[in-house]
Amino acid sequence: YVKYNHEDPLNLESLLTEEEIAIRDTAREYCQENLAPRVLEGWRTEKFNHDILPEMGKLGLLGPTIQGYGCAGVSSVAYGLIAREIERVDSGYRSTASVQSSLVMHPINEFGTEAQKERYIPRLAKGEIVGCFGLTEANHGSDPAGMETTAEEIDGGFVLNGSKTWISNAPVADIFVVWARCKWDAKVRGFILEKGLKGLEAPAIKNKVALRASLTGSIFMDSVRVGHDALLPHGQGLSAPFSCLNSARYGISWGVMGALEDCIQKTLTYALERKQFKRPLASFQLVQKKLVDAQTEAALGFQASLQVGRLKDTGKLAPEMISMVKRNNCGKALQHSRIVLDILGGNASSDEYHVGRHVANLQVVNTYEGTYDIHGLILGKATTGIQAFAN
Ligand code: TGC
Ligand code: FAD
Repeated sequence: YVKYNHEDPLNLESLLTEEEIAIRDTAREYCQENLAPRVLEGWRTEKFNHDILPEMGKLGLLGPTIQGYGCAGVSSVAYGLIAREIERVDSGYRSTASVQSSLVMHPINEFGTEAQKERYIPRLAKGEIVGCFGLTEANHGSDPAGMETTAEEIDGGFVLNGSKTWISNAPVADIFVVWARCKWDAKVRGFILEKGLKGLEAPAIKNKVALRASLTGSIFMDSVRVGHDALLPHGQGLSAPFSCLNSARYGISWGVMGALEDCIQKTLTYALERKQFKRPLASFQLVQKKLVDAQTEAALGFQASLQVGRLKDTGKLAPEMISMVKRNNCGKALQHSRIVLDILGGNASSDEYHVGRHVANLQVVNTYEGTYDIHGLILGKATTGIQAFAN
């Protein structure tokens, strides 16, 4: 037998390649040394730190699975490991990075022209420009098929009208990947809008109770005119934005387990130091149960995400597998971060103990990219053959 390692209970390390371990270590060092010291300021002030994406870009952490255009071309597991390290610090920072990688660089790489790829991907990879992804609308969140944003073909290009809301990175975005229903054939397509276009506004949504280190906004499009070169020509129908969501949801399944790991590590340290009734909190059975329940779910969650990542890279992925790990890992992270938070007693209320911040963030992560229940219904449809979303 070997000695049990509570920090890697099922020896995830043994299932990673040398390259994946090196990427994980680079991401961990950067996140712990450069992100963790800034997180409270970001959380308290809701200010976007413009240095962070360029720093991540320098380390190859943005769009890492893309081949070429200045990207690293590494495995999906490496991408997941990066998300885990960033979200160990804060889900908001992971949001900023995963929107850039999965929801902006990915659609340009998958559905864009060569000219669009060359124009945008290298700068997005370096973090020189910031991107956002506009799918959700005020009246259409879980049901994006109902979207009201339209694109109409005009002489020399298109005109877009409509609005999006709850859009990560929007207030600081240089480019906007916006999904609109095209008037000529009623199909959904993606368009790249550049900041500064007449009729395009992206005001911030302030005073959030979660994800405060990540900026969120609306996008208003009032007869925004763009050339034909703004259209992402190689993707049409909802399967195009959903393919971006597959990538982001997969990354989230790793990220939330990183956040849960941080909650476990911080509450374990606290439980070992803090005494009540002349004994460390860690010596009480109820406290040990909270810690090991959380540890078990994190270890199982990583194994599941690892398997999905390997299947993704070998062309054996069904999107429902991503729904399973996105749903289960988010649900478990939210449930168990909330349970271990109790270990901090009154100090749970202080942002300096960080776990309460993770709990608030995880409520949002359990909601965006498809809510816990929507992913349950996606799996329900795949299991029964009957869709239960609508009549
Ligand atoms: P449905 O009829 O099922 O599908 C329409 C078309 O899409 C295809 N499809 C997929 N393709 C690839 N991957 C997937 N996962 C796919 N799911 C569906 C499907 O085959 C079909 O293709 P075709 O060619 O036949 O047209 O669509 P529906 O309208 O019935 O959708 C149902 C539902 C509920 C599953 C879907 O609308 C859904 O997933 N809703 C959740 C919405 C969501 O996730 N929004 C996320 C917004 S972005 C975001 O939150 C970013 S947060 C970022 C951050 O800060 O980290
Ligand atoms: P609703 O769809 O109104 O759902 C409300 C509740 O009803 C949920 O519990 C849901 O599960 C339930 N429900 C809905 N339909 C059904 C059904 N058929 N059966 C059973 N239950 C149902 N979107 C983007 O496009 N880009 C972004 O970058 C982005 N970033 C975000 C950042 C933040 C901080 C937040 C909070 C959201 C972000 N979103 C983004 C939007 C996010 O994807 C949506 O909030 C999410 O998809 C849910 O949509 P909704 O808020 O309209 O909730």
